[in-house]
Amino acid sequence: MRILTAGESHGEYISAILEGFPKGVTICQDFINDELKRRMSGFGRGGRMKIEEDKVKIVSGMRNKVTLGSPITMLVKNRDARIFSRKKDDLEALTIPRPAHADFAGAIKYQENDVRNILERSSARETVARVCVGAVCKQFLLKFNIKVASFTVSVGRVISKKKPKNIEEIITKTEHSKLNCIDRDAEREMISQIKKADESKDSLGGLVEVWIEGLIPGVGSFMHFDRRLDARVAYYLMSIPAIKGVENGLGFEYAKQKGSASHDAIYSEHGKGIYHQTNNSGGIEGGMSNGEVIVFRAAMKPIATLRKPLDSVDLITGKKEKAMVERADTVAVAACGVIAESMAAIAVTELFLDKFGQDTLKEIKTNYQNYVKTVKR
Ligand code: EPS
Repeated sequence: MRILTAGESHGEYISAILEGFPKGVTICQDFINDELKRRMSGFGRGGRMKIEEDKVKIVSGMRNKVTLGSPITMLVKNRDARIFSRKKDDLEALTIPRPAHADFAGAIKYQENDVRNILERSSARETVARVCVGAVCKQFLLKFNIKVASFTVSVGRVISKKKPKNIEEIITKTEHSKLNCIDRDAEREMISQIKKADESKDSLGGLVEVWIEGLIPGVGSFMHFDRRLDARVAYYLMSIPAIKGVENGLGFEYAKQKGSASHDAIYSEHGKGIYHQTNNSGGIEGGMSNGEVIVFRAAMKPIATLRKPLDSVDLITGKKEKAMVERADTVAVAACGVIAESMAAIAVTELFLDKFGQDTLKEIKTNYQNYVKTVKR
């Protein structure tokens, strides 16, 4: 698949083109809209989310709600569109970069004094497009009973203590959570910490965990580095703005363990087949799915924009100044979970198509069923 996203934070539209997606997949637009709504939610989001009402318009690649195999174009209108719409927009020039944002490096790269020309595209608003593509991929994966979900592991120093037993538990418990959390006690404490951060004009980050359940063994490859499933998912997760770390399974903790105490021993049971007793590998061995749940964690740094700004430098005068202040979220970890699900779904779909074919859902299903039959034998 090839994916192109386009659009500025305050431009007319955020858009995505998804090319290489198979023909014959029924796509529910409401599902995409529900995902967009999930992306907008979460305690601690900023004023922009009160303005927007993200809804997708699919303008190519489909006939009667079924994909044609041609590029799928999806548009989401920005209600807070302020550039392009008039002869001269009313957004004043911004010349003092915010530490931790794309402002400084972007301004140097494009030889630009007005940081607005950088931040319009570097804004996390672009993730709207990724969620649209992810929602299409999720619907494809569901045809093979592959489910994707996420939950918030931590916000700041508050850690959720609960470990989900299966993906259904994640889906039901996060459904009514204000922070995509499965641990109510932790969630209360997270909310209180977010309120404190907001009062002190600060921001927070956190950890999200993504699960992919139902993936058959053998998706991905050990043959070449860029077809490894762990590498592809990690790459896509790392590409989400503000992500500074990614782990698969036991991740960094794995490095501290002895092999004998941490590798996932293999067993066989009548009716259950061959399975791993534990899942420290996070469902991936040798760059391929091993039949267990795929588990990834992503670490999000605190939101870059601070209402009590850090030191910076005016790009025009060269003088020391406080960084500029823009409207922003206090925390966006819950939204990050939804975006992480989308990116993981895209990565898995790509390697799934590599294995089972790309043209039509019917053909892919036949190939899949043949493989399942062989594997079961
Ligand atoms: C976001 C939209 C943005 C920011 C936020 C995420 O809208 P605005 O800049 O108009 O408030 O709220 O992006 C950032 C914090 C950032 O630094 O990029 C969204 O739709 O998710």
